[in-house]
Amino acid sequence: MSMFCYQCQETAKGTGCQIKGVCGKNEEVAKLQDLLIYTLKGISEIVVKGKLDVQSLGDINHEVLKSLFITITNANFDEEAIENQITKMMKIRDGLKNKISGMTFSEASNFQVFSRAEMLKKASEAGVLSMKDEDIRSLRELITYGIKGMAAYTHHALNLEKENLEIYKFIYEGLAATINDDLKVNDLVTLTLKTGELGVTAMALLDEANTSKYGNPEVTQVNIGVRNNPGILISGHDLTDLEQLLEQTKGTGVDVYTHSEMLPAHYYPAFKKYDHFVGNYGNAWWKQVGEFESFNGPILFTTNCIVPPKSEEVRNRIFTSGAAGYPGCTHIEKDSNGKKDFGPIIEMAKNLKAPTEIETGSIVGGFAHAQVMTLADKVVDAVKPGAIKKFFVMAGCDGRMKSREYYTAFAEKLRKNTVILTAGCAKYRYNKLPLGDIGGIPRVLDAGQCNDSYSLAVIALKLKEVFGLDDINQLPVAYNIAWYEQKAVIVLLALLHLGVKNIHLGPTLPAFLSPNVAKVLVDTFGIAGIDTVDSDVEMFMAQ
Ligand code: SF4
Ligand code: SF3
Repeated sequence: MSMFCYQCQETAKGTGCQIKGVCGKNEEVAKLQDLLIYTLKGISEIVVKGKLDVQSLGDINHEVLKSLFITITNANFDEEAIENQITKMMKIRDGLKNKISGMTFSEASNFQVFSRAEMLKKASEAGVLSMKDEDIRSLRELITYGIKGMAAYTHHALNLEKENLEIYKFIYEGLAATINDDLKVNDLVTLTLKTGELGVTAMALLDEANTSKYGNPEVTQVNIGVRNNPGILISGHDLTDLEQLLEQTKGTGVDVYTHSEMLPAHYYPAFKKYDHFVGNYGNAWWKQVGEFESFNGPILFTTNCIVPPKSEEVRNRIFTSGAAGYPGCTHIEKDSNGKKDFGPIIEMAKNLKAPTEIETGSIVGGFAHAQVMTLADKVVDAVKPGAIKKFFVMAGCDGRMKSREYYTAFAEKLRKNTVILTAGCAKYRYNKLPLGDIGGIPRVLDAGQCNDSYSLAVIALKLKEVFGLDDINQLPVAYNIAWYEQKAVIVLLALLHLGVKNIHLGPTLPAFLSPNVAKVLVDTFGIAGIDTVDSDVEMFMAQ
């Protein structure tokens, strides 16, 4: 077998990508990512066994976050960048090991590779299938993917100079546990739940980082049409990159548009002052292949989700930063002061055509926790007499598969007395439908990016208080979540930690859940898949 990856929802045949990733990841990239993760497991073992002071690790913590982020689906396809990161992390690992005497460590902490060929060979021994017991493998991967998502959110918070040592400590503990053969199924189940707990900590940290710097999201109409100036399209999740881009494009005659998960940036007060920040272009990540053609200008990927560009012309217009990367695309690194020079993107934009219009009008969003709480009275007044019968949390990811049409049909078929609470790129399946409002409350309330699923949990917890309930599950809230990549895994584990039960997950359950692990999730938390739209609408409304 040349490669094996089953970390995302679109994995080949619903079991695993073995020749090439459905995402476009080739064998080399897949293997190098496996080896990078393996190196991090070695580092974690050294930190945990050697009882190293996590605070004193400083930049090492940051490099661990970045390495994890690099391996998230659709973040980085650049073999060379991943190879360099492996070399860097091996050096860090060996430096840490030298601080400890009289201890033995496992292969992950000891292996040495000096060339790409050696890396690929080693990766074949270190991949997912190296663990033969399918339940242990399943739990180890579930924890690892949760940690990847956690690291991504923590990395964004770090860019805003917010950190929490507890998160780093857990990342080392969790990754070290995935190579500890003494841990049995029960130990790993406990650790899975702890992953969710720290997931909440990471999302809360990012929420605090974003809102303390950029203000609390507000209800905002976002233009989806275009102007006549040349434009730059910014995608991914990193708001600090957006801030720097907006500053550097001021007065240049170049407009800035958001794409996919960057759309919620428009909801933050701090970005409203830029009059060249004109709107959102296009839809969820997977539609970029056509949308980047018609955008005409350069595109900046701050994080996932990159789809391999089909033409040289489009590839030349793609730039990456942070953990993102694609071979042949210019990568913009920060300097020693943390600043990024987006000059080359701006220069390119000036010489290209303005975007071609693909839509007109606007969409509304900005319903994060602080904004919704200012509307709490209105919400309670609508719930009490039954004007709003039920809320549907439909946060998560979008994807390219036809089966995702379910979510559009589900939103359309929901009764008029229901409200959808959304976050993440899953929203694009229904955020442009004419679903109307209930007494001025739109029937789709978008809190923001996938990490803002945290906001939806905060809203649920506050409503529980307002209604004087003992249990979050007594609220008239149903969960029909669409997942794709590993950030959705940490969102799911975080919701489980908060006590949310009966979450429906689709369009398919993760391939990395073995039948026994899936059974634990079903029995303990009532996790379920999806069925047909009609039967699901009936089932949810009857609950
Ligand atoms: Fe396949 Fe998803 Fe892994 Fe890509 S990330 S190789 S599509 S399982
Ligand atoms: Fe979307 Fe990639 Fe997950 Fe942040 S942009 S939600 S899939």
